[in-house]
Amino acid sequence: MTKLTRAEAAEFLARHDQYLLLTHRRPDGDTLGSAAALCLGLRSLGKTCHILENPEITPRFAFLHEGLTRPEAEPEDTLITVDVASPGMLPNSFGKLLDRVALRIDHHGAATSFTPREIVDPDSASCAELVWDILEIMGASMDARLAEAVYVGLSTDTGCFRFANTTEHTFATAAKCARAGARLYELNQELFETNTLGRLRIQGWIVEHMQLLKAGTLALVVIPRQVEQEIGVTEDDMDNISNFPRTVAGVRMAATLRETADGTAKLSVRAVPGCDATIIARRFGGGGHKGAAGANMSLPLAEAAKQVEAALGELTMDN
Ligand SMILES: [Mn+2]
Repeated sequence: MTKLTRAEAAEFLARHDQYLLLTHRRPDGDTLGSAAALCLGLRSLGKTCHILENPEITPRFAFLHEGLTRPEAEPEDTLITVDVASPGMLPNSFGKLLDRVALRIDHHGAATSFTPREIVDPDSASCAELVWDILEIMGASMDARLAEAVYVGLSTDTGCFRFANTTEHTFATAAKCARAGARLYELNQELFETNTLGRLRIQGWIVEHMQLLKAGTLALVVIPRQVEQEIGVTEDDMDNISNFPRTVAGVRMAATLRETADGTAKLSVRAVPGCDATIIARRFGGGGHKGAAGANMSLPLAEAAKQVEAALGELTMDN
């Protein structure tokens, strides 16, 4: 496997004429925005380029891929993945194409290489920033639509420039997007200032039902499946919901348990800087990062809740 620089990736892309771009399962703003931007950029250079239809794309981001997709790969296609860290991240239906992927463009630090060449920059907050840099080198025309696709990628992967991965380079790329005509205010409103009723209702339920422990430094939320069904939340509504109890002033670590379809429990832990969420997640066979960790617990919800509460009780919150 050959590791490419930005310039070498640009050179590789200049060499071929027909591309097909692959995005990851449960597609987020970064994989979808990166693919849209790369597709538009390569087309502006006279290439034939399509994005392989992702069966899991949600209505929220569908506008990014309008007019850019194709349902199947063609034999002449050169295949590229964007924001895909491992083969397991590809939708099942893409599996048969795995051996044909010629280039992986990504920013995940922990990854499984699976292509003959790759460009991976773990210092990029988003894959979209990397795509912008490569297209700039290639001399692609960076129009407003392309800039908006990149902005969607970099703003969603940084929680609108709030997460620890945000760098000077993220802001510099965002500035270029603004200069190219991206409607930053409209996108921010849509992506960060709009809630579904389902999400607000589950947040309301969490406020009413969370337990605060150790003088309010720890939060425990236990959500029965029946509650989710009665409120009628979607998986989109529940996306990163475990971060919500962590936002309560004084809370340094929050543990959220959701009951799964098979009657067991899924644990998600969120922690502020200086605290380590993996301490709790590892107790139950899981893992993750200091700020966000999780575990699947093969226990009924009530029993899982008891054990997590006990584990939280053993923490010393003096740091
Ligand atoms: Mn990403």
